Amino acid sequence: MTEAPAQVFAANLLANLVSALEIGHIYLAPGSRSQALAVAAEQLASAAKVKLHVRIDERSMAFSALGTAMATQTPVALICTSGTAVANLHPAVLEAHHAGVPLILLTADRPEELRGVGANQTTDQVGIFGSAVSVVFDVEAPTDGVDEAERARDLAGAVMSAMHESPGPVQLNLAFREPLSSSQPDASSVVATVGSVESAEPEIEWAILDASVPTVVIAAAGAGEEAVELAESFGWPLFAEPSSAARFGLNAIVSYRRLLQQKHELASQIKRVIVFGKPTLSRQVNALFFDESIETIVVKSKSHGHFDVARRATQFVDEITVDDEVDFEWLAHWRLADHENEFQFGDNLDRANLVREVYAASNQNDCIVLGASRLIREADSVAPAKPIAVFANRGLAGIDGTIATAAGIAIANHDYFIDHGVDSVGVTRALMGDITALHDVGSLAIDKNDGELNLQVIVGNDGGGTIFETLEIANTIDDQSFDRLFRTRQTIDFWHLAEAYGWQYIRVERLEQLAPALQARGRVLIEVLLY
Ligand SMILES: Cc1ncc(C[n+]2csc(CCOP(=O)(O)OP(=O)(O)O)c2C)c(N)n1
Ligand SMILES: [Mg+2]
Repeated sequence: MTEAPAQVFAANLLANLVSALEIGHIYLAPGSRSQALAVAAEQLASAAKVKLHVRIDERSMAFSALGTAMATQTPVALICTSGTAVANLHPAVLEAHHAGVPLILLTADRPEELRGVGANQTTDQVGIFGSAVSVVFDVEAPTDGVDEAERARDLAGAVMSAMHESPGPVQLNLAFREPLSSSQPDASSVVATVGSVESAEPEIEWAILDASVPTVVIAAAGAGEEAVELAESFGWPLFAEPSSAARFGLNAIVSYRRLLQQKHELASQIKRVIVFGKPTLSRQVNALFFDESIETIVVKSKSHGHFDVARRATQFVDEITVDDEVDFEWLAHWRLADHENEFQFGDNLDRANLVREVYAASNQNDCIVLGASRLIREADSVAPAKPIAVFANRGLAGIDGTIATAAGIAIANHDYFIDHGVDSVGVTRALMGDITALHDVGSLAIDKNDGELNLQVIVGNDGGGTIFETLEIANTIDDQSFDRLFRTRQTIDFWHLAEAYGWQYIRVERLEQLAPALQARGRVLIEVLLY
């Protein structure tokens, strides 16, 4: 059996990438030009060296890959064919770029001789993602007479170095010429030789701060536990967004939005904010950065880029310490105010109770995914401080790809428990608005080979994009135009959608139906009527 150069190259590339970057998951959408990569990926999956997930829609595939990479915190590889297939990766690539999520895009292409001459399914794929990828490798087609195994190993090594240097996605634009594949060599028998990258000790910039200045710590998307540690070490109140991975512990002030909005006297005493991650959810927090009487210090984000919306930050640092005794009185006042301003939940099926029940149902083994728009803001106002995994696409805060992202997270969660021999696989609860769900409805198509996922798509159905009611224009145009241009009121039947895609469907019309619905297992679409 002859070995096609394309297959030698694909087998060596994937085997080395998987081994060197500890890739656990490969996503694939079918196509002809990318067939050598598909064959190699399946060989690795059959040998249990990687998990392979197949999707028909590249946009959906890319958001699921994003979700899996976020949840596993390791790079995920994606394979697609040439042409518009590549462009369909773009939304997830942008989000991955702005949120520092490692994706390896393997985009198949025509060889040089077929570019620019009108050949089918051929466009300019190099540069298509602009600055959203840190590097593009434009790789010539494998040919006879060249050591393709060596060329693939060199490329895998270069990819590893590039990913080491900057977070986020990289693109390998891989030309292939006929024959496009062969059954040999088998990627699972390739001995991977690409070693690890030596990392230089990073230089750490410190800030040494005056301990007596009334300070609050703001933890937003991309923050992490360091924000909690800092707040707890120096007695500072912690304002943590839901997807900050820092909304827990005794310093978390969950009513911070209300306290800022009411202009509580403590709020007027703030003289310094320390920011972790990328805050995007509230006007009240944003206003602190523009307040001339408040100093902003930014802890450099490893994932979410350079944050300084008001261009007033005085320092960008890695670590913070203080020069004196810490005064815990400041924190005590905030905790008291937090207690006194606890949110009063009603007895209706409203957004606040929806958020409350989703958090109450979710524990250590579970994940919560929050779509953009009103429900994540509601969570920011009322969700408890609880150490559970909460995800949201806040890199660019798009409403797109939310179901797919949640599916990718559920896949990572499922595999984690299976691999660790834990019986009870957690549930991924994805809470989103109706328009957000409809935007990504095609992502309800999940390959059965991905296993018995516990994934709840919880749709807070309020008949359109009601966040736009808060815009000035909602008061200046007539209701009919507002509904058509902004709210996009819809009457699509979620029961039929669930049926069509083979999901369970639960309709929640009263508050007491919600908690039992959230205990359902498997793939469940829960429609919660909010109007
Ligand atoms: C891809 C994308 N397109 C458009 C928007 C603008 N946008 C923000 S919220 C929203 C409507 C969301 O409606 P829904 O999911 O029902 O949530 P609700 O506002 O009702 O809570 C839109 C269109 C966006 N953020 N991302
Ligand atoms: Mg809505």
